[in-house]
Amino acid sequence: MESDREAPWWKRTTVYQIYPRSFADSDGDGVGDLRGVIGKLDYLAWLGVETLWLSPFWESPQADFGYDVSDHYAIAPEYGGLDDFRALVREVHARGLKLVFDMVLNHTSDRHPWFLESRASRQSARRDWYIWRDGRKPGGRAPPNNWRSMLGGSGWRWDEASGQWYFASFLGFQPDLNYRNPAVKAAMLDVVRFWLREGVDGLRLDIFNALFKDASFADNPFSWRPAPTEDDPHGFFQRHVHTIDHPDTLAFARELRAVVDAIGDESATPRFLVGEVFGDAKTLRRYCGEAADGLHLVFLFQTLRTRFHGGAVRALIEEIEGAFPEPFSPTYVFGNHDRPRFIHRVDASLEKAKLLATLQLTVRGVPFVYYGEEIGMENHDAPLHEGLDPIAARFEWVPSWLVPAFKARGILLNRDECRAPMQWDAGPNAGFTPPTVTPWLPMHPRSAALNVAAQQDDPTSLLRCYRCLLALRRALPALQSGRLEWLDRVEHVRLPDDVVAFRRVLGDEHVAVFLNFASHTIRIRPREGAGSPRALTLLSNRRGTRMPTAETYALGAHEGVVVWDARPRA
Ligand code: ISL
Repeated sequence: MESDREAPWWKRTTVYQIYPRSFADSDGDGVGDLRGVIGKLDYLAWLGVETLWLSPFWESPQADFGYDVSDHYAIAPEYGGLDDFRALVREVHARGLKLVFDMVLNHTSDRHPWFLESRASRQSARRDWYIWRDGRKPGGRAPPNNWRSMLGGSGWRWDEASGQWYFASFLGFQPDLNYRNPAVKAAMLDVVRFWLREGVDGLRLDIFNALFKDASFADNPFSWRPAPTEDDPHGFFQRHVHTIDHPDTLAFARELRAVVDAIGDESATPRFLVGEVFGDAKTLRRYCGEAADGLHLVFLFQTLRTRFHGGAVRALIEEIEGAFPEPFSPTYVFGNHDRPRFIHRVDASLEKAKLLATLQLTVRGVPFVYYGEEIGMENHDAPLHEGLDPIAARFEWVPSWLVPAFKARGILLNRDECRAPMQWDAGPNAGFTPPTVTPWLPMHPRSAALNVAAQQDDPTSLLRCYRCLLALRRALPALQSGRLEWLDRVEHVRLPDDVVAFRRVLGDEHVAVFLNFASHTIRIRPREGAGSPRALTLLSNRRGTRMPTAETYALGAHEGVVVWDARPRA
């Protein structure tokens, strides 16, 4: 099917994730806030990203830094108030950008008034808002069944006062809501409607795959898998068939879609949903609905682990293209607030990072860029016992010599490491917070070298490379919604495995992309890729926008080029 020139905005957009606590501090308390984000909107518009996703900033004890909501209608005071939120929406929209929120549907904080009431007694009117069960005999002191949390260990927590267990898919202070209770579903859909009507353009759905648990409460079956991975969430020696990817969760994806579409119709602005779900590409696709009537997008985390190798990258794109053909749209994610920063997968090489950025911003799908990726921000290594992240405390028993092995597998046991404050300039505290203030997490020691101000002035920087690519993508509809064709199939262009070569096609517009993953030069015939003798090389991640005129082009080590041709083809 020909890709649509009028594809909805959310399929064509580029997303930039902001972790509000770490982005910019406007009031000098060491914690980033909404006014801080507003102050950086001109930077984001300059950079050229189109949609901003903010991690949670609702009222919360901050035990999981906002992923433990205690009031869905109030903003945590350290981030600002409702007026600041409304100003943010206004200012974002005034720049032609869009705003996406995190929506934590699965659980609340254990200090949410709903849970306090639910926990108060077995007779409480809200008892059934969470998942409570009697334990097994003797004395009910054994958990009701073998269901594990996503972090390993039993997901059940004992409540001494009422003598029952409640279920928590993540940490114990994040009790799961009971979606089998219609009142819960209605209350959470009201939250969704409220914020969308406030002008939010889309929602990122936290651990959406865990929403419904099986009503039978039967044990999960045994499995030999020790630990979950991005493309297979089963592990801790069981298949989580009764706790994740439940058919009722898939049905709920469609119900939620209808709610969100209805709000889009009310205001003539379509909104979108992107789900945090785990599994192989085919499993994830099911969340989008067979008739594309479920979640608009899902994160594809396999991109987090792919090796820096042409063959591996091609295999990844082929898998994704196979599972998400039009009208579905894949996503390309290299990092987020839970994962090791992606620069370490390319040996902290800014040149290799430019090549991956070229891939991410030219391949078919919605790119998600985590704040600081555009300047090559690095993990800020810290021992587990220093972590503010609750995961760090949970894994404190892991010996320090084992931690790098987890990291290499894409697992951060102390997620503070990827949440260091944004590096704006070379000054003390890197412009994140005033020099005399102690930031909530220590600044990265390399902030003086690696920061926005330095890279803004340097035309060869990673930041300027992102900016060029984003500008090109905004200018060329083929890069936003064109179909993807492999050059060796359509043009019989023969290239070594190290070169990933495809083109994006929309109507008469052809944009060819050549990405050299090798650390040596490879000759290509760029015009062949674009199909026209008048093709122009628009951009190289190494040489900026210089256009080669020769028939062949020496594609340098880790160089990517984008070649454009708008001539109708014979
Ligand atoms: O953090 C992880 C591993 O250490 C991830 O596997 C994480 O469990 C998974 O991505 C779910 O994360 C989401 O829900 C959590 C929250 O802490 C994360 O920040 C959020 O992205 C609970 O709400």
